[in-house]
Amino acid sequence: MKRLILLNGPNLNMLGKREPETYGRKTLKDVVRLVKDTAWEKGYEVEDYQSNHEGDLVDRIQMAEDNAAGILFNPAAYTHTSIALRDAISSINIPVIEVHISNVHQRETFRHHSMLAPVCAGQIVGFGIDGYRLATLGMIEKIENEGRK
Ligand code: DHK
Repeated sequence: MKRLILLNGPNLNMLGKREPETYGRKTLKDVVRLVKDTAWEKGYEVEDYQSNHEGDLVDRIQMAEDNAAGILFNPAAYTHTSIALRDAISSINIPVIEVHISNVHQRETFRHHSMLAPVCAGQIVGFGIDGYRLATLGMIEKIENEGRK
């Protein structure tokens, strides 16, 4: 079975409790369930990982290349700062889709810029946790279409 990696960055372990007016009331467990169910219906399994530490996320991106077809990634605050994560994404040859729960473009200006978007295959922003489902479907379409080329 083909595999996707679901990566979540800092503070996303707090989903459900954290600023619910911005991030909603669903938990990280709900996100993982949503992605796993969506992927499973299309014949993919999902390995999930959350970390508050930049280097751990770099390690997981590097590891993914050998055992997954793509990465669904909410880098959270590291989106706006991390050259290390950008370089890690550039160094692998599987697609990465950047996901944000909130519409970062309607928020503070420091959230408008992504260090990572230029090296990602795509970005989904502002659909709440449903963005993870949309990213899963988009990723699978992409993998399947590229396989057919
Ligand atoms: C999550 C975070 O933790 C923020 O640092 C980002 C993102 C936005 C989200 O909307 O999922 O700026």
